[in-house]
Amino acid sequence: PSFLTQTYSERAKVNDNACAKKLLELMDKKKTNLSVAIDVTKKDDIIRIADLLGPYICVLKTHIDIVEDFDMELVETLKQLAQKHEFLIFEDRKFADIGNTVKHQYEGGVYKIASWSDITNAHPIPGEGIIKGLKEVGLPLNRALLLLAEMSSKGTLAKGQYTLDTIEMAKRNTDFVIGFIGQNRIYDNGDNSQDFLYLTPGVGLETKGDSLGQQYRTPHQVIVESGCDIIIVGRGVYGAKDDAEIKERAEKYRKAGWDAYLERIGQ
Ligand code: 5FU
Repeated sequence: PSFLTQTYSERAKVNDNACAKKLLELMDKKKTNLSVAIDVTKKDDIIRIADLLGPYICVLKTHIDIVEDFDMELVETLKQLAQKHEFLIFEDRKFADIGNTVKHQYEGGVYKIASWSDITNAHPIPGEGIIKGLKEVGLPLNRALLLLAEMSSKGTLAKGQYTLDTIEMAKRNTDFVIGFIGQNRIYDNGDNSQDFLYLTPGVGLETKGDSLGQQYRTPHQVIVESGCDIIIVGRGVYGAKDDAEIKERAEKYRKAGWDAYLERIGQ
């Protein structure tokens, strides 16, 4: 049978990537397939929201290079919160250069992403060397990679053959690549030799998009109709008026995502 109709914990049992296994396990345990993108620019706000939302999320997504007062204390605190609330950290870095360059960008520089982020992602555009470079740094640390197979934004060039070739690239690197950022479950089709996770941004219940090309679909469209695994929500959650409303919104998206998952697996 396809992974599409299996529970997250059933899938955890047969996934031999430590990071993917941990993620699938904690999703069932916490009953959440919600990832929140905390795209705010002050350290204290990120920490406050991360602590607030910890119980509702399986993955905390960051854009570390938008933080104005970044220091290593921020990522140390996020690591502690990840332990306290049991979530994984995903730095949405979207690496896109040759292997040798991304290796340095991933391991070093100001942010030292590999030292604190469980998961990161890369565009397949440079070819497979990008995976090889990131893998040299990430594998010894038990990190995992997502490839950007599709994007949520209007006019994206990541489609058609590009997307199909991305899947093939992932299949050749299953020791490190655990899945995709994408809009549809492209690879599966009853072939369950490899269980890839699909994490999907561009999720919103209130609006259809923004003025800069973002396009939103509902959790039901993403999880049931498109067969993806994790919904990524940014402004739909953190863009509330106060902490109480941020929590309310997180619970609303968590429930919508989880109900959609239960519908999909027939429970
Ligand atoms: F790869 C992608 C993509 O295709 N679309 C996205 O929106 C990533 N994103 C990220 O998800 C984007 O950089 C934001 O961090 C987040 C979506 O935020 P929103 O506020 O829910 O639109």
